[in-house]
Amino acid sequence: MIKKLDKPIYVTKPFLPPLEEFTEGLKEIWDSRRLTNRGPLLLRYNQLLSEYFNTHNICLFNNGTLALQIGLQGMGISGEVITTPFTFVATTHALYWNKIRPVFVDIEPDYYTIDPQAVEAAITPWTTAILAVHVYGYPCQLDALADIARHHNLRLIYDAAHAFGVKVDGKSICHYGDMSMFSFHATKLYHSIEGGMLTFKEDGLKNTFNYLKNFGFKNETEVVMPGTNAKMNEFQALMGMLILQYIDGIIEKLYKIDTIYREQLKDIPGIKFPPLLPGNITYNHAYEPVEVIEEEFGISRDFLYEKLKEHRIYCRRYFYPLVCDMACYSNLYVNDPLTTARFVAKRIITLPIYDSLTINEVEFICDRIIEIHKKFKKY
Ligand code: T4K
Repeated sequence: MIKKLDKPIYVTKPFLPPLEEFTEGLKEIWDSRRLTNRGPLLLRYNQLLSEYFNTHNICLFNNGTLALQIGLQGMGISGEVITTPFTFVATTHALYWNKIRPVFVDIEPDYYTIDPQAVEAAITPWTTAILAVHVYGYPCQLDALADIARHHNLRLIYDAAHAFGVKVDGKSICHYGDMSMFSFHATKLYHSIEGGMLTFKEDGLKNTFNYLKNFGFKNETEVVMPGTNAKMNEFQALMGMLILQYIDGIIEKLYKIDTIYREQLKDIPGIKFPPLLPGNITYNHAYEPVEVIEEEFGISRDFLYEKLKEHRIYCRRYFYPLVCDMACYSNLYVNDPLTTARFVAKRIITLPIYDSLTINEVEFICDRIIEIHKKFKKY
């Protein structure tokens, strides 16, 4: 049993492969002197991911934000896009950089994904697409959103930044919707230091995305569109390739950690976990969100968050504040009252979860939560 932490616990800690595996791979880069621009490691990595996701329609990027930005640009999305405010700010930034107006609508209370009814209510003649987020890796209401998109002739795009490894009916979540973006940032359960990936339905988009991420070059001399530089380099590809071998083991460990959290905190009033997912969904346990219901727990989410810091436990309040309340978007008119999103943003806290978090550490975190509750509860 841990009495006091000798080092802080953060919300996440990146997985790293054994150093020898990385240095072995570095030798190849040193030999080839190919550091970026479609090098041999990137091509191999592309192939491995293609097999992992069971699709040829993938494109790798230097980060998830640029992947999404380029994805929207390449698909020619414009006008208004219906999206969620309960996400990381990059989801909305990708729209902004394409001069698209984000239309924020509410989320559903169990898994915090966009509410299909709210989406339908927000459609106008200017709506061109839905940009939904599999937040924390929880799948959106895939069928309902697909029906709405089909019925109203809208493109359906998923920000799947959190959803690496998630499957529905045995099929990767990337096979739903017209396009999905995955983030391979260091804070994600699967990463390539920084990195991102698009998967998409339409074969023709592959060239467009490849051109856009490489200044618009089609070949040595032809520039067919005003692209940017969003290429993944060889060091990222190497890291991503190595970690791919460990991903099943990582998810297995995260599952165990989630089970311990749920077990240890199950009798604490006002600590609400999302319901367990139905059996047809393979979840990745990327995050450990819990709602702190002040009326039952006796203290607020923010008080708990600050008190945990005093014990060197650094949780995060993903995703508070809502994106629509951030200074750069707060002047946008939002029609939807966002009742659930506002409720959740005020109460959510994401507890530490990563593969090297020990059972003792999880128990230490739970003990501190219980102790703070007992010591400071107001009622
Ligand atoms: N869409 C969604 C829904 C997203 O969540 C994100 C990214 C994106 C799009 C965009 O994808 P990328 O362009 O990032 O590929 C982090 C990440 O920077 C961001 O990637 C992620 N979402 C977001 C949810 O979380 P911060 O500001 O919370 O990161 P930071 O640096 O405070 O890290 C959190 C904790 O992790 C630290 O307290 C310590 C630990 N940490 C972090 C890093 C970077 C480490 O131990 N080692 C590390 O190298 O945004």
